Amino acid sequence: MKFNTKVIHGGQHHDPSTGAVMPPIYQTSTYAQSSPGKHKGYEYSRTANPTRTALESALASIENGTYGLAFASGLAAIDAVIKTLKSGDEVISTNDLYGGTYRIFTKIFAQYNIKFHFVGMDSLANIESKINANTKLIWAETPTNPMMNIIDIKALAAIAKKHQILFGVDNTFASPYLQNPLDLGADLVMHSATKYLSGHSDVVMGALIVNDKALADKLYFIQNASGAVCGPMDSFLALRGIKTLHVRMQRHCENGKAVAEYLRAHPKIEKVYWPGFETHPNHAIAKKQMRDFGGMLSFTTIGNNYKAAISIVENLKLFTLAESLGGVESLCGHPASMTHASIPKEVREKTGVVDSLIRLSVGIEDQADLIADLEQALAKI
Ligand code: P1T
Repeated sequence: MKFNTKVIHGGQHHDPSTGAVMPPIYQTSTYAQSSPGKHKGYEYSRTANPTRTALESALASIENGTYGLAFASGLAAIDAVIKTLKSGDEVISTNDLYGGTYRIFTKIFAQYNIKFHFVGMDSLANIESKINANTKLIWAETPTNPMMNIIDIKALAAIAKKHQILFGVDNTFASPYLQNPLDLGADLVMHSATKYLSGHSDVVMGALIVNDKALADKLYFIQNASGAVCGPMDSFLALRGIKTLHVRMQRHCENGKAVAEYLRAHPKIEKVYWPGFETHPNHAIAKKQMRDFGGMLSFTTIGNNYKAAISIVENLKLFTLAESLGGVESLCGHPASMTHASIPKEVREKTGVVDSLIRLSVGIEDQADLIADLEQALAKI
């Protein structure tokens, strides 16, 4: 089955009791048993719920994986991954990543004696230099949030395999429309399903997809034992979102390219970070492992002026100033004070998250309207 068919039919079947084409929202916490332990496959909705099961099958299908798990948020999914580790274990992570991921690593799990090394993953030597007998996980985000760096998934998978280290990829920015990390050798794919998968800024959700049964069983155990599951209504909404992922992503990519090119040619713009440019330092890897370049980009204005950045985000009208990304509507953000505020200034500035950086999630509105909006906001600085 091709991807565009998988998003609609992958892992899905009509409701056996009514023939309903979409799985019903099984708004129930519990299920009748005829005798203790005798039931129709469901006991309690933290453990499993039929609407969530339908979504989890869809997630596995679109990432070319065997097992899918849905969580209450992207961070809840990451939380479950780190809970497979134990005190004394070490993790090598991308140094440029979502601020909330950095926060859960450094403020929650570091307390339990799990050690995190943050490295620039464009250099494989950087990664190998941190590997020791305690290294149990390599964690990569690609494209990275918000600097749009691209990490070579295949090359990292080879290192992870050589040292028998679990390798997880946060695929939120690309979505499975653009890349499938499991096919490139990763052991685990994670999504903030809040973003492109759900696609309409009306759900907070996380996802994990794996192939290995032993790893899946560990994660199912944690999902049930820690309990950060998503409800049936959100499962339904995410499933509905996934059905249009391919058409939305196609337009996100077209609009992202148009906006990136417009900004690059603008005299008041200093730098545009978008992996589709041939001048992007990791363009060759992006071309190799992604099918297109997506709708996310970041930029700075001439002179790296903080006041100018704030003026732009205040004056944009179609681009709403808001946290999050990946919805049909365009959003803009100021990473230093919003999504990445939990990363100390001196740490974030090393990766380029300066006070003048603006991040755009380019939506699927008309391209000309989006560019006109940027034009009027840039005219005011
Ligand atoms: O927000 P939540 O669903 O818990 O997902 C966390 C998360 C994980 N990974 C990446 C790459 C993310 O971008 C996020 C959430 N990011 C934002 C809210 C944001 O505006 O960047």
